[in-house]
Amino acid sequence: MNPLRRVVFLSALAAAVSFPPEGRADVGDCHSGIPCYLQSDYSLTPPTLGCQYRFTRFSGPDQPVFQFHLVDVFGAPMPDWIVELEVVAADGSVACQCAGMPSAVSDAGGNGEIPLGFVGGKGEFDLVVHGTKVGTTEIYEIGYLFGFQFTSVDQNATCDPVEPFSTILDIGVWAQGMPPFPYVRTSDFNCDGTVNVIDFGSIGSGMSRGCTP
Ligand SMILES: [Ca+2]
Ligand SMILES: [Ca+2]
Repeated sequence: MNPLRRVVFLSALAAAVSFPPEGRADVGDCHSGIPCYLQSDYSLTPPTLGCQYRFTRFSGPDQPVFQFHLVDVFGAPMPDWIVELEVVAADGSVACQCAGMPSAVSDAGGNGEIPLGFVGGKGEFDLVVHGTKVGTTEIYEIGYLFGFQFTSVDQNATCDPVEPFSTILDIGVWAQGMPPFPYVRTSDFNCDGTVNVIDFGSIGSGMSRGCTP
């Protein structure tokens, strides 16, 4: 699935993701004073290689940045909104974030960007965009992006604050994509269509570093 695909609001899919304890989930509608999903722009910078995002370490090869432009129902820019990103694992995938949801505040033009940081796990993740007006407490879901293929050195998505990203358990998961087993994309860190010692070198980089640098 194209990671840059602009996704229209689908209520059925929205029902599958978690909702915050407060605020409203009716992002399909546009209300005065709240960023309008249908008119705002959201995107994630593409992966370095074509097959997937790769999170090997904090300074790893892919450091995707979420970019946004918030406007209201009339198309007017919406400054001073705290935008937070929630990573949600798609079906059959696992995902974790080290330190909660990364965030940024929209500028005078309604623009901003958020480095995604490290995402642990493998498979496919979706992004849920949360918004809160500065000085208020109500949280709104103001957008979604779906279908980002990825892998990481933390194959089992523990995001443990005290252990390295890659333990023997992670390497065991990774090795299930090695011959003679059938090819598994999430074990192929350099996206060359095979899983071998070069990919092992990538996951090995996670043995010396974890969520706490
Ligand atoms: Ca792990
Ligand atoms: Ca490879």
